Amino acid sequence: KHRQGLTLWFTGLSGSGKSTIAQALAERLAEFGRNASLLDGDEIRTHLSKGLGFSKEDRDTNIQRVGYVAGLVSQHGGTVICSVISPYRETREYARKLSPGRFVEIHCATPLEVCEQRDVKGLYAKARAGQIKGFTGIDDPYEVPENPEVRLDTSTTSIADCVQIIIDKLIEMGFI
Ligand code: GGZ
Repeated sequence: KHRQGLTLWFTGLSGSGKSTIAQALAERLAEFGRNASLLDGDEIRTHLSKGLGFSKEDRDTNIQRVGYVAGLVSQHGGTVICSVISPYRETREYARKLSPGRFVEIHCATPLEVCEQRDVKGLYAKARAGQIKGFTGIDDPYEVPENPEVRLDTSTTSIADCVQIIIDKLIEMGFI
């Protein structure tokens, strides 16, 4: 039986838990025989999107590229997990159209205060100090998804529970 491909799209603020959940989810999916390719913002920006900055135009170009690759990978049965802030609703919808019928949007809705408190890389502090301009959530927009397939908050839900919520949703939708 031909297996349906799948694009799992994580969106949310820096420090909201996207990459952590994506990694744990990839390990879990492997147990279902679904080996996933990870497209993580950080890594994408050193390869596929090298040289791009954080203007709206550059972010859109970045997201269009990630959406395009995800569409290709999932087109013939592959599983791809994208982990990018993707702050603009319209650009996320563009990415969704590139994986028609096989796009699952997961909003990491961890509150800004919590992301900022974590400040794993110290970027929020720099943004507050004005050393980084146009930082998402501080002085750059994040458009909250209106109808994501899954919404998670890592300040109230453990990583293991977040992964289980996604797995349950994928079973419900018939992807696994
Ligand atoms: C947001 C920034 C910025 C600005 C550098 N705004 O927590 P991180 O560090 O590892 O993840 C963030 C990453 C965002 O890249 P994305 O490709 O996911 O962004 S987008 O979808 O908007 O294209 C953060 C770091 O890059 N970073 N400057 N100004 N995040």
